[in-house]
Amino acid sequence: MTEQLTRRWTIAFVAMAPALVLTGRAFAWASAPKITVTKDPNCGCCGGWMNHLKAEGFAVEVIETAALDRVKAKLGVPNDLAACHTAEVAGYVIEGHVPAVAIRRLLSEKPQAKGLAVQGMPIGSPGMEVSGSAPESYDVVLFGAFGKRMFARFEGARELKS
Ligand SMILES: [Cu+2]
Repeated sequence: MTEQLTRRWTIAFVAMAPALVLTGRAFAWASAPKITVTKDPNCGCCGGWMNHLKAEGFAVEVIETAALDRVKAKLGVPNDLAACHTAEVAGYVIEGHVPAVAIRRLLSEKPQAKGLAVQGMPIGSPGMEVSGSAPESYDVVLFGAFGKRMFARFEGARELKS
């Protein structure tokens, strides 16, 4: 009886193994989130930011338009947070040079919010690297119906942990 049970478990485990492998693969696939970036065709630093996202495993899609202000208004980006490009990922809005690590945290924590923004174009943020210039420190802001609050703080590409 016991031996038979053991045998059954062994068969069950062997049968499950490929399913586990498949699950692992699906997980890896799901971790390449699709992000749609809307930018002006003449924006260079926007391309730099998109390359950063690709290098960090995002599937990047681009929409080029000269009417970026209209897109920001439609998506509800606060005027004072407006930057050079506006992106959408999993129902969130990403405004400006937000580092990929902050976007990944947003996607895993799923806060009740409209999205993340980095105001202006800080030197040293992803896509804004200027050789010979010291990286600036800046906030990644979470915005939504509640207003704004600090989500993360960076110096260039490096996150400053409090
Ligand atoms: Cu920019």
